[in-house]
Amino acid sequence: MTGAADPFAFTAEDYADGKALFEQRWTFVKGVVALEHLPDSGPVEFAFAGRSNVGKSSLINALVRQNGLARTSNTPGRTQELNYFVPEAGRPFLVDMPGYGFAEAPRDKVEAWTKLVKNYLAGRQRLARVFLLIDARHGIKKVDEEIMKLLDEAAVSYQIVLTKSDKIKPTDLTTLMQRTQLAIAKQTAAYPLIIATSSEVGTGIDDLRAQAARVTREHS
Ligand SMILES: Nc1nc2c(ncn2[C@@H]2O[C@H](COP(=O)(O)OP(=O)(O)OP(=O)(O)O)[C@@H](O)[C@H]2O)c(=O)[nH]1
Ligand SMILES: [Mg+2]
Repeated sequence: MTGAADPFAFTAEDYADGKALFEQRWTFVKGVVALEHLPDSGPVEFAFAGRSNVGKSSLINALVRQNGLARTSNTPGRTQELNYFVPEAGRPFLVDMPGYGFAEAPRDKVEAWTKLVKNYLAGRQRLARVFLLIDARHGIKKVDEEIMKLLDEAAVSYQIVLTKSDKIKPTDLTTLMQRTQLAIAKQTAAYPLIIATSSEVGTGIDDLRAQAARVTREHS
């Protein structure tokens, strides 16, 4: 006898939808530096948030398999605007965000984009889910906890995505997954499924595609 189906497990339909969604051609829509420039109409949005250099832009490129769609860099602080991307079918939007935490950029600039990031995350109506990226080598840091608190208080659904999983040993990844699962257990807006990814070798990309497709479907 098998138990009840795992409600978080992806179905064949999720994977098929994920493939169809991300195999379209994606293009850059606009970069936003202030809330008043956010698109005032449009589809549901997925935001990619996380500390500077965690791999947000790389993950978007891995999802769409278009290297160079989002600009990446070794230097923390590369993405400085809310960058909007759209597939041919017109929905959903993916939003690549500036990072929070340490960045190699002028202090006033970092402060301005951190404020933008927080205001966007707390107040964007059509935000379907925030993918909150955590570097698998570092785990959840204090700045991440602050963002999680903000999302819990604003009741914005978010999901932990571990990045750079190719950089740690499989046993360490298992421990980190367990530790992270415990850490989010009491966070009211955290979606319980954690996805471990590597943009470098492709780990978890099909799952994240399936997840985005499923949430998009739920919002249609
Ligand atoms: N090994 C490995 N390196 C990665 C992975 N993802 C990203 N990187 C590297 O990490 C660095 C930062 O990647 P970005 O995608 O620019 O990170 P970001 O979060 O967009 O950074 P900011 O825009 O500065 O906040 C780059 O040198 C990437 O090549 C991964 O899965 N594995
Ligand atoms: Mg970036």
